[in-house]
Amino acid sequence: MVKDDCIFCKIGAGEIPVQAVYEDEYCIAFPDMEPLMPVHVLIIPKDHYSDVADDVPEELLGHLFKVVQKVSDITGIHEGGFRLLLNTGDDASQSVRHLHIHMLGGHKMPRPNDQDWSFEANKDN
Ligand code: DGP
Repeated sequence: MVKDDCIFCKIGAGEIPVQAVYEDEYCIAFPDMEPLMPVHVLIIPKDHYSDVADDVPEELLGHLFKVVQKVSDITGIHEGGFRLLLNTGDDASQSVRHLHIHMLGGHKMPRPNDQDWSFEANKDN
């Protein structure tokens, strides 16, 4: 099932071309257009789910995480390590409401608790 006004559904359907890092029947992985790290890939299912809490079938979730392994090999970040990020809903500032896994790697990252996005640091925002 795809959603008409969803940009990631259009990418999944091939209506908006991307430089696919990996693609199969169920999902596609492609570079984020606003990379935060030297390697910043998004993995999205081709079917529309608004986020990871949207009753996504177990088989699909499992598949997406197998694809994480493949993409880590393809992009060369397996050895150095990487971070996964799944922004989910308003409090996480999810901007595209189609389930996607951010894969971030290629450089040392601070631990999240070293950053200034803790609740305490941002409570006035
Ligand atoms: P999030 O905040 O977790 O919803 O992140 C959405 C990400 O998607 C954001 O880092 C920018 C990226 N993005 C949005 N639209 C496009 C697009 O059309 N192409 C690509 N490659 N990335 C996109």
